[in-house]
Amino acid sequence: MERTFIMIKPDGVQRNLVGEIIRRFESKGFTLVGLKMLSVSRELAQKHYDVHRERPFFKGLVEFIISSPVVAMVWEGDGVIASARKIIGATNPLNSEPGTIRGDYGITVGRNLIHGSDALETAQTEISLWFTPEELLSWELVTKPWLVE
Ligand code: IDP
Ligand code: MG
Repeated sequence: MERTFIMIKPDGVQRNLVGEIIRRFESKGFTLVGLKMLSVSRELAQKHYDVHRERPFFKGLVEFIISSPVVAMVWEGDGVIASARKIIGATNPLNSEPGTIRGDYGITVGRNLIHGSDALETAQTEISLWFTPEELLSWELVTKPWLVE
C-alpha cells in the first residue's frame, strides 16, 4: 500500500494548525500509520533537504526546520503521494489554490507550513529517514468499506 511522508513544519505547529492539518488528511480518507512530534537535529534537517544543498535558501531552511518542534507523519492509501501534494498546494503559498493548506494559511515560500514527499522514491527514502519500522503501524480503518469499493 502506498505511503507518503508528511511533516508539519515549525510554523504550522506554532500557528496551532496541527489539528486542522491532520483533519484534512483524515477527512479525505487516508490512514495515519505513523505520528510523532520532535525537535529536528541539524543533521536530520540537512539530510532531508539534501537535494537543495546548493540552493541559496538551504541554510535558512535548515535553521527554520530546527528552530522549533515539528510533527512528522506517515499517511497511507492508494494515490496518497500525489493527492497529499494537492491537499498541500503549490510550494509558494501565493500561488497555492485556496482550499489547499498552503493556499489557505500561508503567504510566503519560507513559511509554507508543511512538507509532503513528491514521488514514490522520495517517499520511501523520507519515511525511512524519519521513522523506524517499529514506529509504523499496519492497521485497517473500520470505515474502509465505505471509502473504497
Ligand atoms: P516543496 O516543499 O513544495 O516540495 P521544494 O521546491 O522541494 O518545495 O522546496 C523545499 C522547501 O524549501 C519549500 O517547501 C520551502 O520551505 C523551501 N523553499 C523552496 N524555495 C524557496 C525559496 O525560494 N526561498 C525560501 N525557501 C524556499
Ligand atoms: Mg520538495
